[in-house]
Amino acid sequence: MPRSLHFALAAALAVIAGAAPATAADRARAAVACKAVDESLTYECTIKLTNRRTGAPLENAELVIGADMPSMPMAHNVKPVTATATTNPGEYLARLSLEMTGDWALRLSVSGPLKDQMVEVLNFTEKGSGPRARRARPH
Ligand SMILES: [Cu+2]
Repeated sequence: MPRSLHFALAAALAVIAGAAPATAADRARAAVACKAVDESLTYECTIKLTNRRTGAPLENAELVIGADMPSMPMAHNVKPVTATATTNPGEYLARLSLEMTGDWALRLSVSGPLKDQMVEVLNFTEKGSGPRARRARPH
């Protein structure tokens, strides 16, 4: 059997098998949205993890989130938090306590079905997270 056909067959079988299992080479994709809770600068964050290759929700993952300000290296010391899975497949919750508003780089460390590390830069206001502010904006 030609190699390419063999590969196509393997891929087809993976699809037939339903949830294509994550392989060691797979990467994760994260969508993060945070809402401020009553305490100032505390945020409830919802993180949706998917397998970047298959698009399937990433279930049973261990997710640890650290936070730092790109504009202020070494200035902050936010303790990484472990997210908890919700009942929605691939969805996780984490409560972050930041030290000021502005752009924060969230470092998402994923392990379990696959191992990956992603950095998401988001702008945090008193209300929640949004797209990062302009890169050159003074802090
Ligand atoms: Cu800062």
